[in-house]
Amino acid sequence: MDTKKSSELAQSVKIILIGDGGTGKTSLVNQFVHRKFSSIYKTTIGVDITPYQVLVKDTGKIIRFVIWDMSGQTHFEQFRSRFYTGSSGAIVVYDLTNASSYLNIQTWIKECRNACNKTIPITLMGNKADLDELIILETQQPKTEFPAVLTSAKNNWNVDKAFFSLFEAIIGQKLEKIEEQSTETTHISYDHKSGS
Ligand SMILES: Nc1nc2c(ncn2[C@@H]2O[C@H](COP(=O)(O)OP(=O)(O)OP(=O)(O)O)[C@@H](O)[C@H]2O)c(=O)[nH]1
Ligand SMILES: [Mg+2]
Repeated sequence: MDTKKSSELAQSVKIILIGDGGTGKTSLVNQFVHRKFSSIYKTTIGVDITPYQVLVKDTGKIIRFVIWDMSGQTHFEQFRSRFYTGSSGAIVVYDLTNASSYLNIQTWIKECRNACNKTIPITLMGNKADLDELIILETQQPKTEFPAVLTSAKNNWNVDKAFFSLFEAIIGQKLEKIEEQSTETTHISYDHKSGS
């Protein structure tokens, strides 16, 4: 198949990644898209946008998901609503070793539903599952109607499963990976002082 030509015609679907700062949003995207992990924490300033193409099983049709990895930092809150525009699905990440990130899930869901629409598909990721001895949320399932997948961005555990479960919920069909693809991240910053 001529992937390049097909991708020019590919349907484009925006998804957003939200959740408290430090829960591992950027690490999950890096593991999912680039198969890379770094233990150095570099907070996201603004939003990082990364495309990821998949095939619709048995059809050869390509769908281009565009992952918007938002900053979870509270000082970004007032600028965030504009970045939700046009999203077809959302991932809310919490940290299994951090109770407040878990308690804030509902706030993130509310913000997302207000900025997008009430019926937007949402998947929860309980991340850092590799930190056995530090996990305090292991047995707690989030009290929401949304599916939750426990993940480790560090060990690449359940990362594909979590992203694909949201993708398939949006598209309503089984999807397959495309191994070779170009995935260049674009960064949108914001001016902290002027608020633009
Ligand atoms: N052990 C472990 N550490 C992780 C995991 N995921 C992320 N981290 C670490 O957690 C820290 C924060 O990760 P980020 O991916 O930058 O978090 P973020 O949610 O993007 O944070 P903001 O951009 O500030 O909103 C980094 O030091 C990562 O190495 C994981 O699955 N296991
Ligand atoms: Mg980040």
